[in-house]
Amino acid sequence: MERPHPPTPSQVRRLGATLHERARAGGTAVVDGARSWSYQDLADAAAARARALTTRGVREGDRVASLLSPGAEAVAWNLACYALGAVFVPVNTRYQAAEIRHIVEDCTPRLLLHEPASARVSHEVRAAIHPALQTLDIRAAPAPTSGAGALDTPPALCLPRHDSALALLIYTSGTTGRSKGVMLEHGAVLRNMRALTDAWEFKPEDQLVLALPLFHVHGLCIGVHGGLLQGLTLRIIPKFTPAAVVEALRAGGTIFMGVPTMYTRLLTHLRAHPEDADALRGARLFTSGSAALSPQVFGEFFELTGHRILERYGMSETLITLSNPLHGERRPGTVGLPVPGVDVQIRGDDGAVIDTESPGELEVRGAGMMRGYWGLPDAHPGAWFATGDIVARDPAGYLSIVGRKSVDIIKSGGFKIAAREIEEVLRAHPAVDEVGVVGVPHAEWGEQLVAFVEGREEHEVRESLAQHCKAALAHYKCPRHFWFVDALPRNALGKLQKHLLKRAHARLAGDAE
Ligand code: MLC
Ligand code: AMP
Repeated sequence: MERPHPPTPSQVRRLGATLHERARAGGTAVVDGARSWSYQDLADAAAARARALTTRGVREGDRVASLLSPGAEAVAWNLACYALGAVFVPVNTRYQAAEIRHIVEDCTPRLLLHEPASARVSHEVRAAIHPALQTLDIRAAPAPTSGAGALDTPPALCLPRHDSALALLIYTSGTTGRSKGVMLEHGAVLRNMRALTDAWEFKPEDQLVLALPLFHVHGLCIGVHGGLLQGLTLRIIPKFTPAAVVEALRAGGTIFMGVPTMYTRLLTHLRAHPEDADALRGARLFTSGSAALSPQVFGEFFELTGHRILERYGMSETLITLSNPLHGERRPGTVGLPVPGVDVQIRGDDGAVIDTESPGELEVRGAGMMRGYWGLPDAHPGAWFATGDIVARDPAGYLSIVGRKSVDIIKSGGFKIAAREIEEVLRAHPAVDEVGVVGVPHAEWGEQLVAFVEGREEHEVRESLAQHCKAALAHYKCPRHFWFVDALPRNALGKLQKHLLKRAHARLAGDAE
């Protein structure tokens, strides 16, 4: 892959002007339903919302949490925070009140933004921790006005005065259970997104079809920040469906970015509606990330659309570190080569760095690295960040993700899930003493959650456990099967043998068919 130099800090500061330069040049920033927002509209809307935040006491360094669904409004409020130097905390809109409450208590935002769809959960969170929390229904916010007005910093994609200021807190699951806030600085986001979207040749003529959530780095950092940085048009789809993607591509979309589950669903759609393949053929780029894309999906997508999906790899903590090339060979089953500005190394079990093709843990350093986790000063990343992902390198230097160090981290539909969080919720149920949650392979979701519970199988208990999970957890975190066993497998030290649970599931699911 061609390796242009990543921008320097002074270049990064200049990138902050992009929004205004684009506004002067004209052009559409966001297409959201029937409405198109020009770059000027977006800059004005962000300025108006920044003033609204100021009147509610938001100042530089304050956190502003957002429960907004994907759309131009969510983007405008994000940029409004940046204009004030406030830290934007996008919260997973699928979360239940208890999950949101943890985030709010952890990062103590000055304000929680919500809309009608998230009003109920927002009020539940507020009721639980009142009076500390101020909530704002964005319907009560001012409509866009013309002219940026008298803000210290006009809305931009970074804080021109300080690229080591915090831009975002992205909450992500860890092995310990509860989610942790990844602190991302403006400079890190901009350098990494600039390098990545330069490598993918995003340009103002492009229209990016964005059906991803905007509370994770995939949709927010690559999609919104990378897209606006390059001056292209975002076509935002609030809820992914294959038909909506086809329609957006037909309407002019040139790029689609998805998680593998979206590609399996697109394939199912294309098998039923082969006439829609034309809309996909006309695009210029399809990318995949956040979970492993199977070579079968890569192959079938190529057969039906003529496109080789460009797979890349990243993490909330490091942003995007590996990518297949735009020009050159895209190898199915691999995540490609280091993104410009990123260095990688592989460490073997014996602690030594590996040069051969043997697998080991991926370590990365460079442009997109987080500052650390919010409120956890001891968890500062070292010179090299250990990803927890096991990789292998082929002779051409392409890396493949071949496993994960911890069985307690699960990826389903591209969402990260901590097994311990689900186990804690299940243990709170009166019928549960001992429980083990594992991820098992699944064609559509990548991995699917399965729980093993010690005790006698009873239909009512199974139902009650499912309801208990649904009330406390986002639906994608709810186990899809509950198996009841006399005793969970443990080693001599009493440690749960999760690999045996995975095997037991394969056997039990096979027997059940
Ligand atoms: C939902 N369902 C699941 C499930 N999620 N079943 C099994 N496993 C899961 N994970 C069920 C629901 O309960 C429901 O069932 C049915 O599927 C439809 O649910 P849905 O919620 O309507 O699904 P949908 O909204 O279509 O969600 C699918 C999706 C979503 C692919 C759009 O998972 C998604 O947005 N994923 C993207 C995640 C993402 O952005 N990750 C980036 C992390 S950043 P029923 O029975 O109730 O009908 C990162 C770094 C990097 O990883 O490198 O990018
Ligand atoms: P998150 O914490 O949600 O940012 O998830 C990061 C994790 O997603 C990584 O540690 C990987 O395990 C996984 N991941 C991201 N991209 C890929 C990919 N292309 N292939 C396999 N796993 C991936």
